[in-house]
Amino acid sequence: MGESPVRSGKPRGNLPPLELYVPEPKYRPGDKVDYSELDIPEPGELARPDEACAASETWPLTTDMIRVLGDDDKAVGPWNPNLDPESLRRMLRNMALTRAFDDRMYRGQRQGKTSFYMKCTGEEAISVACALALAGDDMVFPSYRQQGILISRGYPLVDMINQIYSNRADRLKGRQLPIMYSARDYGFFTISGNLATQFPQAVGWAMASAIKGDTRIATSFIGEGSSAEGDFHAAMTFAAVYNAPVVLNVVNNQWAISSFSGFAGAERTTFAARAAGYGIAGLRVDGNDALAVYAAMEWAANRARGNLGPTLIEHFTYRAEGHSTSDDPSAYRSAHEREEWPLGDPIMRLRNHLIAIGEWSEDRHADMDRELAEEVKAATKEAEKNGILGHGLHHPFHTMFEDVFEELPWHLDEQAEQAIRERQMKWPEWKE
Ligand SMILES: Cc1ncc(C[n+]2csc(CCOP(=O)(O)OP(=O)(O)O)c2C)c(N)n1
Ligand SMILES: [Mg+2]
Repeated sequence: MGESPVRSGKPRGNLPPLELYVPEPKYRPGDKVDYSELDIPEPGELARPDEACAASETWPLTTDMIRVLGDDDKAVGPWNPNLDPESLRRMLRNMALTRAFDDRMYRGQRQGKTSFYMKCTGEEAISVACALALAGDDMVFPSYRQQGILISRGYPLVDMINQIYSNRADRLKGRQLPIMYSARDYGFFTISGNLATQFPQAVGWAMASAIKGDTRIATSFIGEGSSAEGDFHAAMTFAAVYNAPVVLNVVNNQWAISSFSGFAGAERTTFAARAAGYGIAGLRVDGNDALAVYAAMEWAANRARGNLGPTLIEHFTYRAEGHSTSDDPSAYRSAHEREEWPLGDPIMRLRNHLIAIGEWSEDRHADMDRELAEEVKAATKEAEKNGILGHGLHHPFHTMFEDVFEELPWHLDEQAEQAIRERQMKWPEWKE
């Protein structure tokens, strides 16, 4: 009798040793970038199934890509939402305003007015077009890169900046990381840094909406990196089982800080293709094509509203800048990626389309950009009157203990007293 291979721990000689595959991004700093292998279909080629179709009819779309705007700046095919010029200009303006806001806040962080900021450069079409395709009272469970939704819904820029500065007028009283807005009146759920929690929350909210006999649907946005969390799968199961009125969006911007999308599974299949595994509808869309994004969200929202089931949408895009002000992407990826990105810049593409149909001009665009920069500047000045981060304590110390319980429990009361006492001993010059 030979020795048991289990007990000896020796591999069996006739089999290859097992090994793992560790994904590696194609391009590192300095590398030449070649995206010719990316499968980018011609615009207008994909069929648009009926919103009431069987989920399986959408599955071929999950490994393809819905595109409307072509290289010739024309809008083509059955997914063209045929928006009137006024709506197209509103879309363009909201995208440009989002970018102007990002640019100014980024500079504000560099000037020390706040500790942290996150831009969505290159991804503006996703949040703005989705916001316009949704009803104003549909509930959104966003992540930190959907400021375009809040801006499109008309949330005051001054309130956004007050939050970023954690100042006296910050509605969240300095309790949240800058940019983690919360706007109940705008159907915009509190942004949380706990990634992917947004998905099950959106499904739960959608289920509650249905249980109450309401007509509002829910939607949520997470990054492709976040889709590797267990919460993604729990949300998909509940959405599928109960046919929840929800639209779940994965924003695939290729990167999760310094980890490329391969670590979330992108080398095996598309993110949209996961819809088939749960039996729900799925769409994969050119995320830099505002018209395609609008059309996909409109399709999925109508489907959800008609009790026809949930949809998973993958928005294929590129994070053009760093993850946040704390990040330096030149340390881990090639700068040529942005230049070579084959789907272009979402604002330029919509602008060029409007010009091509005779509804816009380069001059009007330049005027608009100047006007938006002024609008953001004025909002910044207004917010600065309420203080900037780090210039003193903007909210009375005791507020830290408030707003969770209707009546402060005795043990928190004691903690608050102790904290205030100790603080006065340490920093007698601080009054509140
Ligand atoms: C549960 C959880 N894990 C890890 C982190 C740390 N973290 C913050 S942002 C981020 C990257 C997320 O990437 P992705 O989901 O692709 O979104 P993107 O930043 O690209 O928009 C990580 C890992 C976190 N905030 N929460
Ligand atoms: Mg990402």
